[in-house]
Amino acid sequence: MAEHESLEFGKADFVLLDSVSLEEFMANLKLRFEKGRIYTYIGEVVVSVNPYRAMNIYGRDTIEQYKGRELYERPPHLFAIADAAYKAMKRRNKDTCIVISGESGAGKTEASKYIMQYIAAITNPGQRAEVERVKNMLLKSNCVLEAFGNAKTNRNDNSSRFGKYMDINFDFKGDPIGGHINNYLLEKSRVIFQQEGERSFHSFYQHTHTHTHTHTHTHTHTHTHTHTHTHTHTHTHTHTHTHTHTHTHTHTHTHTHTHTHTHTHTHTHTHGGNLTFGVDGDTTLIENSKVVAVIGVLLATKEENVEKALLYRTVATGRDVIDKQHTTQEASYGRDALAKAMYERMFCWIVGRINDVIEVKNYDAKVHGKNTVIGVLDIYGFEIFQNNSFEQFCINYCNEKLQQLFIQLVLRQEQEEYQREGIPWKHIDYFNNQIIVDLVELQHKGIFSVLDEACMNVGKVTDEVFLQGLNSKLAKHAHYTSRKLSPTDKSLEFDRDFRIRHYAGDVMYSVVGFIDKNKDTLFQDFKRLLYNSSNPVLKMMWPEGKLSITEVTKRPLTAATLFKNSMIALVENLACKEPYYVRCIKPNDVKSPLLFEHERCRHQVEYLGLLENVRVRRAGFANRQDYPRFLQRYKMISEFTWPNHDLPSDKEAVKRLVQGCGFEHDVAYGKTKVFVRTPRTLFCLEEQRDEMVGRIVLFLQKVWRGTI
Ligand code: AOV
Ligand code: MG
Repeated sequence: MAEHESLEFGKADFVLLDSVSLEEFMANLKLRFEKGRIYTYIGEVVVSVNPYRAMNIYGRDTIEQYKGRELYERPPHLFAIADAAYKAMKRRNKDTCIVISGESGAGKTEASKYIMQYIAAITNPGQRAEVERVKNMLLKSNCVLEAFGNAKTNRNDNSSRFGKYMDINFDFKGDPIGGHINNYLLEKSRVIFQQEGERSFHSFYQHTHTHTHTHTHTHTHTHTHTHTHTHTHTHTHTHTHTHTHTHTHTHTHTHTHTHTHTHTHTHTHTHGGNLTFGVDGDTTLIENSKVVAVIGVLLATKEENVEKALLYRTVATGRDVIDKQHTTQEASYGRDALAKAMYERMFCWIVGRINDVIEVKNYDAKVHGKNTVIGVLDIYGFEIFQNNSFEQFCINYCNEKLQQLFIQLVLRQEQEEYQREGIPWKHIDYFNNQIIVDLVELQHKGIFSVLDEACMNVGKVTDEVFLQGLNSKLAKHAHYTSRKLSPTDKSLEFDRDFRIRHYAGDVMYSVVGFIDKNKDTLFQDFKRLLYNSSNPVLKMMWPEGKLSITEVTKRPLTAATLFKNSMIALVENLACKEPYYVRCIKPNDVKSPLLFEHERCRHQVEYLGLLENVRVRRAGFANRQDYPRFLQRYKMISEFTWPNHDLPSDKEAVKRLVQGCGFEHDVAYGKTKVFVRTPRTLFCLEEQRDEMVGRIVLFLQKVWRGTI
C-alpha cells in the first residue's frame, strides 16, 4: 500500500480496489500504464507492464529512495521487492528467491537485470575488493550469456533461448561473496534452423569483447569453428537459402589480475558450397572437400579424421567392429547434430567458466560462515509461434511448472493455512493447472513418457508412432486433442498436429522432429573426434569421447527426461526458499510504448491468476507469527507481558498485548498463530518496540553506572 503516490495514478496496490472485478483490475492497470506507472502491487507481488521505452526510474537516486525502506513506504517498484528479499535474507537469515514470470517479451530478463543491479548497488558499503570483484562478475556475466544464449524471435528481439537461475551467496554482513548459475535447456536447433523472421543466436552476428577481472590461474584458448548448413532469413523477410560458415572463437585468458576474455570473431559467411553430401555409385562423399581441411585445422585434428567421422560410423556387430558408411541423409543428420552439440557444449562450458570465477572461494565462508542466498530466476516465457516444436513444448511445460509453483505458494498454501488455523475463510476458486503438468510429466501416462517409449521402440521409430501413442493414451484428456481425435476441428490443419490447452492458451505442436530431438543422438565418432583434438579445451568438453564403441553401453537419458528432471529439481529448490514474485505483462504485440491492447492484457491477467491473487490477499493477512515468537519480540511494549506474563497461555497474553495497543480490528487469532492483516500494524509494533528497547538499554546503562 504505497503512500507516496497520488490517486491520479490509480491504486498502487490492487488490494485497494473498491471491488475486485476484472473490469476494475483492468481499468487500474491501464490507467497506471498510461500514466507511466508500470509497477503495481498485489501485496508483495509486483505486477509489471512492459513499457517498451526507456524509463528514468532505475538510477542511483531511485535506488537510494528504496534502500532499506519497507514495501509500502514508496511507490511500487522492482527495487522494493528486491529490497524486501534482501532484508528477509539479512534480518531473518532466510534463503529467498525472486521468481520472474510472464510470456515471451513481457520484460522478465530486463527485470532480472534491474534486480541484480539494485542488489549490487546496495551492498558492500565497505568496498571490499573481493566483494567488488564478485559483484562485477555477476553483473558482467549477463552480457556474455545473452550474446550466446539470446536471439531475435518473432516475439522478442532479445529472447532468452535458455533458462537461467542465479544464486547469489551472501556473508554475515550481507555482502555478496559468490554465486552460481544453473542453465536450462538451450534451444540449440536455432544454430541450424530459424523460422521466417528470426535469427540465430546474437553471437553469430556480433563481435563481443568482455573483460572481467579474476584471480584464477587458467589459460585457455578455444577456437571452435563450426560449419553449418543454415537457412537464413534476412530482416526484409526475403527468403535466402544460404550456407553458413560459423566461426566461434572463445579465448579465455586468466591470470593473477587478469581477464576472462570471451572473444567472439563469430562470423557468418555466406559460402557457395559448404559441407554438402553427394553420392558416387554407392559411395557417399563430401561435395566440397576443401571445407574439411578447414574444419580439420579449426578442430585441431587431422583432415582425414574429420572426413571419416562425417561419412562413417563405427558399429559393433557381435564381436566385430566395423565402419558403416552413412547415407547422404545420415551424413547430413550427423553434421547438423555436430553443429548443435558443439554450440551447446560451448555454451555450457562458458557457464562453467563463469561459475569457476564467481563461486564462493573462501573455504571458511563456505563451511562455517553464515551463508545465505538470494536466487533470481529468469526463464524463457510461454510462447506460441507459427510452427511449434519440441523446444516450444519444453519451454511451455517449464512455464506450467512455474505457474503451478505460484499456485502452491501464493494461492493454495495461504488458504490451507487459514483453514488449519481455524480462521474464518471463504474459499477462493482458481484454475489449478496441475492437470496440465501431469499431462506432460506423469510417469507412464504423460506426454514425455509416451515420447520416451516411442524412442525406445525396437521396430519403427517415427514421429507418427509417437503421435499414435499420444492419441491412444490421451484420447479422453480434456487438455489434449489432435486431428485424429477432432477431425472436424478446422484449426487442426495437419495430420501431424496435436494441441495442448495450456494454462496460458492453446498451442498446436507439430510432431515432426520430436523423436530426433528427444533422442538427441550425436554419433560416438564425433565425440571421439573432438576428444582426440589436440586443443585441450575441446578435449575437455568431450570427455565421453574417450570411450570406444564397444564401451558405450548405457543408453543416454533422453532430452525430455533430462529436462523434466532439471525442472523438478528447480521447483524443489525454489519451493524451499521464501519466494518473491514479479508477474510481467506484455501490453501489445507490436512493441509499442503507447498501446495497451485490452484483450491481450486481460488474457494475461486471467491466466496469471492475478484476480485470484488479489482476492486471497485481500481476505488474507500480511503477516503471521506463532504466539511465543510474537511475544518474544513485542513483550516489552505491554505492562501485561513485560518481563513475563501470568496469563493462562501465550495466546491470551498476545490478546492482551494487542488490545493494549488498540489493534484488535486488524488481527485474527488462529490456533497456534496470530495473524496481522496490514503491514502498517506491524510497522507500528516495530516502532514501539524500538522505542522501548532504547529505553531499556538506557535504563540498564544507568544501573550499570550506578546512577540508579
Ligand atoms: P522476456 O525476457 O520476458 O522475454 P525482455 O525482458 O527481453 O522479455 O523484454 C523484451 C523487450 O522489452 C526488451 O528488450 C526491452 O526493449 C523492452 N523492455 C522490457 N522491460 C523493460 C523496461 N523495464 N524498460 C524498458 N524497456 C523494457 V523471453 O526471454 O522472449 O520470455 O524468452
Ligand atoms: Mg528473457
